[in-house]
Amino acid sequence: MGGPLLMEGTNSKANYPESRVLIIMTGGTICMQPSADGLVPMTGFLKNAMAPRPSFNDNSAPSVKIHAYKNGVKLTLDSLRTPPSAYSRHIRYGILEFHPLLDSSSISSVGWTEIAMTIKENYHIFDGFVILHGTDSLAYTASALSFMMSDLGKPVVLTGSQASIFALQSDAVDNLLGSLIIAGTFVIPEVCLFFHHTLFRGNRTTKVSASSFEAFDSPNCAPLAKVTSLGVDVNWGLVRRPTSIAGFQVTKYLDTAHVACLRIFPGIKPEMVDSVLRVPNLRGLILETFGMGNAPGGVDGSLTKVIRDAVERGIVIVNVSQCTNGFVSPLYAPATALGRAGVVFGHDLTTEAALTKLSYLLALPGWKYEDVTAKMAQSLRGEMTEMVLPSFSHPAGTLDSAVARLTAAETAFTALGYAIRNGELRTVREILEGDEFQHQLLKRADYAGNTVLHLAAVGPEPLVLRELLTRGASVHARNRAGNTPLYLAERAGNAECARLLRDAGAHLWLDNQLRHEGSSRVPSRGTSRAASPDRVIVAAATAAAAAAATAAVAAAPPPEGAVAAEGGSGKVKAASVGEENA
Ligand code: ASN
Repeated sequence: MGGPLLMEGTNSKANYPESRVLIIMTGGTICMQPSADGLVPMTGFLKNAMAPRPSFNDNSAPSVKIHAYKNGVKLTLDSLRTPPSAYSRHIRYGILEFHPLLDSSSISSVGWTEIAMTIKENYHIFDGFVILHGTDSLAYTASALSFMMSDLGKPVVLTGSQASIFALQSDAVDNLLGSLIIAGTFVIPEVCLFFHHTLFRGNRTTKVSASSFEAFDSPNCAPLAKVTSLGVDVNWGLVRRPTSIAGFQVTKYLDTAHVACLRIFPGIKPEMVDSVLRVPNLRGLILETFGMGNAPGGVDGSLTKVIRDAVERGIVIVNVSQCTNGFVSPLYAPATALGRAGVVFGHDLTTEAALTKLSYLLALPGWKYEDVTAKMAQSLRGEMTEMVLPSFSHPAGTLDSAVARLTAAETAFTALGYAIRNGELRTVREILEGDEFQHQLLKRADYAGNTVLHLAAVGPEPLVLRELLTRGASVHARNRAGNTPLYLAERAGNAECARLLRDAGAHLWLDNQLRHEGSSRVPSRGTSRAASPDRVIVAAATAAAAAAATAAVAAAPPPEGAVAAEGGSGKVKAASVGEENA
């Protein structure tokens, strides 16, 4: 089980790095056992379900304790770690169990707030988060969390199972192991749902089977990743990243109390719709319509009138399709009539996403009807497909001749490294804009695991750093030595870059912090700035640039800590580890 994700024939003497993942257990079939009242969730998941299984426990150091926070209280948790994964790292994890554990049919916005706040409290201590949850309302929870969390920089992976982990034949181990490894290995900064070897964007999912192991689908959005026999195949072009200079934030409450959902059916009476729309203090309604957004017009259009009256009373009504695939639009006369009555077209939103998005928007303080309807029709977290009108414009500015010759991604990465080192903002922009795989350049790393953000953190031009941040470069990527761009910026005394990185949600990890504070030799701003970029740029260089880069490194002092010792030898290897949390 979990075959392709764990390393085969582990060398027990090898020393692999560890990622840290917090598992938040809310309940669901995954932890259930039979009782006189039917299946009920059981506590003690780490000890009873994970510790006995070799794929979750390499038995290396059973006594390691880790810290986590809950409601402001610092807790000490037992931890376990996986054997090394196919990505050459262990995942160390602990579990926070909620009380009581729930069948997910009982989850509400109270539970969503508890999950979101727990992630916020522990955000700085873990590389990623796995939420164990029942499958019945999993797509609602995934959607709700995606709206509650803004500028998320780390993976949040929700999963569960169709059969209990204690059953002989179950999907639980595969779902949990895949989630743990993805959350601890890849910087996929989205709220995701992992099920049956597939990673979905959470707010695009819907439960499509009550019993099959293939329980979820994301009918209007391709998966973010697939686990195959070769490992995890991430669709990086689809992965969203924060692009504003802002730290991770949680909106604590959703207004689920004043939102309803109504499915249109043949013969539905306008009075039925009217009575729902007259529920005291109702503020929003999700209307599940036929096909591309149609509802019965009626001879006298009375349904349309009921809806128009409700819109005039300030109720936000959103049209979504009963079909799992496709979108609503004012193509047919009935849908056009709804649009004219003031109904918002939810395009290809799932009902789960529409309901939680509306609850989120209605809870934002000071928001008016027009603000909510405008935002309902736009994508906030990738929950709907935005219609992009094709446009063409000639590129502006002059393109450096060296840049113009770029073909391979490695060459582009090298050129980008030089532009960052020289603080050439315009060239950085040209390279990124001219590259159809911009997202790959932003994630790519050199042989020492440094991404372009690591390079910019020790570079001379904070504007270059800002540019990379606003294009979605991750502040949480770690190089092979385990260091983040912020650590490098602080070590280099690059105060402005460090401030910018913190504003964008970066934080020092405890291990970094100790080394940083304990360091007797924090380099002065001047010397570091001269030294670090040269050292880093070598790591970015490809074989083609080896000679020049080696000369640069020879002129620079040997690297410290983060930028691996290999960098100082002048040896150059091609960039390779881009996608991993290296
Ligand atoms: N009733 C369960 C729940 O949602 C179903 C499951 O987890 N497979 O909690």
